[in-house]
Amino acid sequence: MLAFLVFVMACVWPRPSQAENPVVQTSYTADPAPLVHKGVVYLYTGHDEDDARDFKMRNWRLYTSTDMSNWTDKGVVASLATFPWAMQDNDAWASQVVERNGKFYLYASVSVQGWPKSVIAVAVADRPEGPFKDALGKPLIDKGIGYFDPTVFVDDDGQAYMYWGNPQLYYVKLNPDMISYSGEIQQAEGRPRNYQEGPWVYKRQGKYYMAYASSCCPEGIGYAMSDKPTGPWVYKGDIMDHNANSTGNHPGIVDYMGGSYVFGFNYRLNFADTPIHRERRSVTVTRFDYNADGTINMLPWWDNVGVAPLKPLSPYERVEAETMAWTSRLKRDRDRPFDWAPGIKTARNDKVGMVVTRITDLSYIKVNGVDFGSKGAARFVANLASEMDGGKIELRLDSVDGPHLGTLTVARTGGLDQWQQQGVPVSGATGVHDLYLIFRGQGGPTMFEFDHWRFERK
Ligand code: FUB
Repeated sequence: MLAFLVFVMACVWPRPSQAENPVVQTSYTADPAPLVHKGVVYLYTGHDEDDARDFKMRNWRLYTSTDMSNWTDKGVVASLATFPWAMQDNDAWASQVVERNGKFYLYASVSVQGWPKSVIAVAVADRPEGPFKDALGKPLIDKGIGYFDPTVFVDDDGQAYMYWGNPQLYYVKLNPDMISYSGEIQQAEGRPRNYQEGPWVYKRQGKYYMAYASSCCPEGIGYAMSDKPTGPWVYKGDIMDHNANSTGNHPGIVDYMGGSYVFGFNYRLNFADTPIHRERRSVTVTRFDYNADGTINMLPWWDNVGVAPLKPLSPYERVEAETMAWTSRLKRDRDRPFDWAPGIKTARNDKVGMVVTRITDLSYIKVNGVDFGSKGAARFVANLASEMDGGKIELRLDSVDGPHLGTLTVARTGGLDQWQQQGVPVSGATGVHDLYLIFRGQGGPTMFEFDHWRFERK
């Protein structure tokens, strides 16, 4: 009897949401560097290539969010080609972008010929989305052993500092131009005993914090505090313990909409794809709190849940197709999804900017916390490009087999560079729900390309 009840409950009970950590599923991402600017979280990441075995990194990507749950892919914002004097085949390692006086400075780890090979470059842009242009035509910090993983912090008095290094911790005072420095490169006083790499410096309530990837391998996340930006740094504990599921764990921390968030990375997507450890990492995020004395308790290892939307998303305004909380592929029609399976990708289109591509049967996009309002939606409209007829976008609420709103059957538009708005009537969409856009049909490598969507009100 009990078994029968459990079976019935499992059939009728709403299924829990599909997981949303890591933050990005369309590329492998690493070395998170979040920046909050004018109400938007700009998440700059390193990029592990899909065919990477060891580190294979050639560019830096950007994702943005206004709810910490749905992320919009803004594409590549800088690459090794931004620094033509650097090695061009690999080593686009950790970076950070900071804003000063309306300009955005990207500090990036790259390498040059010879030994030691690590240097730190700087590029500048007028907008957080770039394009970032090489500021100097040469390294900002010339080569040194372990000279990578820059973090830049601007103090309240306007003095900027850059810290970096593995396993030593160095810093310099940056000049107000943010592309040169004064004085000698210094070794930080009080380098925490388990410091490895990936420093992240910020100030909170008059205290200076340095989070960092703690001794390898696997790395955890440690942190130290100081009364001054130049140290001495006092080790305060671990924000996250070492975990055998990972090798690295490079942190980035921001406050957003009243909460504090730490980003790092795991290998969940890699291990969903292959049992072999490849350097194909995925940026993760979790919320945390400070204790009254400013210390931080140790968090559990990255969960698969991530962050619930901090505010609802309006479906009645244009939503980029590359905005999503999760994407994966169904195993078979009506089956539960894989933990994760490679599916759609994002790419830049000459006419419309970033789009979703490689759309094949049973891949899907999930958008969290969509507020259809009390009257609800009457119609779904998408901007699409297609060489063929018959690809479908099936719209469902809350799970891959949740309430069905309608299905848009895509008509050919005349080519993958010919964009057209196509729509379908929908019903049953009221209130706040997670929205699933499930792609069905035959044809590849992409059935169609998908630029943006919106609903029309009743
Ligand atoms: O991603 C390449 C390197 O691995 C970074 O620069 C380090 O912090 C580690 O995450």
